[in-house]
Parts: sequence; structure tokens; C-alpha cells
Amino acid sequence: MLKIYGVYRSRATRPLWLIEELGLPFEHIPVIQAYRLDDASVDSAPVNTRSPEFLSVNPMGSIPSMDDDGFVLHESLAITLYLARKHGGEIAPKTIEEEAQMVQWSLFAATSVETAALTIQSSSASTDEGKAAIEAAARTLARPFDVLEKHLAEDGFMVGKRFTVADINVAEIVRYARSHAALFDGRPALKAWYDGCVARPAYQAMWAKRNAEPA
Ligand SMILES: N[C@@H](CCC(=O)N[C@@H](CS)C(=O)NCC(=O)O)C(=O)O
Repeated sequence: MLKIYGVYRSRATRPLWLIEELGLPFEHIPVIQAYRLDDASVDSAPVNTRSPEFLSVNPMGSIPSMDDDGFVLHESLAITLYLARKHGGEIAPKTIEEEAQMVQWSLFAATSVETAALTIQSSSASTDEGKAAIEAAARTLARPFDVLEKHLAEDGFMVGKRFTVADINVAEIVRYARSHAALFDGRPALKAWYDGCVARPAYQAMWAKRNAEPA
């Protein structure tokens, strides 16, 4: 049985969205981030990223992790790429070149977008310090977002001119910057692509489960 460790309010959204797209049966083990608990070490604490039973699965103590009939894998983007490749179909790479492009865009998002996008998500727009951090992050994102805009204006999707796992990996990172409207208003192809991704029934199903979890 496929198992996914990690609450929906985490980067587990990436594999959990893909699983909805593929309609895969799975067991969800809602390991929560230790930092979200008052005291992660007390006996009454829910299983969390510092619990011995989870550290025996992932010694890094981060979510998500996957156990697919004994094959254990960490890193959200590696998990989605693995599951897509294993289960195939339109969402998966059809050639070795497509697979390389999916890895390329996933790494691009993780290395050139994620840090600044997370700054936008986690900074308060109601303090001067927060506003400055958001504006600096938006400046950092200008070039990668211009790259995405040009690519999406030409192709419509990240790889193969169809919705694939690469769109899940990139959209779930771009999402962190979505509150910064100006980054999207001048980039219509990026905005249309993102809106199309999150309108998908599988995303909506995943997001409803995320919203059902306590904040
Ligand atoms: N690059 C990793 C990052 C994983 C990560 O940092 N996960 C966070 C939750 S979104 C976490 O587990 N934090 C737990 C903690 O710091 O205790 C991935 O994409 O899977």
C-alpha cells in the first residue's frame, strides 16, 4: 500500500495533488510539523516531525515522505516525479527528454522560485519590515517569473504542451507568491496557467482536504 506521511498543510500537497489526479488508493499518515506544536516531545503530542517513529522513516525529520510497498522516498518533488513515472499516462513523461525537462523545471522552481516565494507568503504586509521583505522577494522573482511567462505564452504548460507532473511541481511553488498580485498582473500567461492548474478538480479535492485540517 502507498503511504504518504505529512499533513496537508505542508509540502505534502504536491504528492497529495498528484495522487488525486491519478486516483490512487493510499494511506495518509498526518505527521505534523514539530514547530506547530507547543511541546512536540510530550507523550500526548500527535506524531510529528520529531517523533521517533517518524524519524525512523525520515531521519531528516521533514515531510512529506512516501513508503510505496517498502520503497521509501523523501523530497516532495522526487516523490511526485516517481509516482508519475510509475503510474504513467498523460501526466507522466513520455520520453527521456520529457523526463529531463520535468526534472529541470522542478529544480528551477525549487532553486530559483521557492525561497523568495515563501518569503512573500510568510511576511506580513502590515509592517514596514514585512513590506520591505516582500518587495525584495518580488524583485528576486522578476527574472524567473519572466522566464515562466515566456515559456507558458509559447507552450501553455511546463512540458509537452499538456498538464503534467511538472505543472504540479511548479504551480505548488508559484502558489506561495500568489498573494503578490503585481507579479501576476503583468504576466498573463503565467496567471492563466496558474488559474487553470488550481481550477482542476483534483487540486480542488486536495485543497478541500487541506482546508479541513486545523490551521
Ligand atoms: N525540500 C523538502 C522540504 C521539506 C520541508 O521542509 N518540509 C517542512 C514542512 S512543509 C517540514 O517538514 N518541516 C518540519 C520541521 O521543520 O520540523 C521537500 O520538498 O520535501
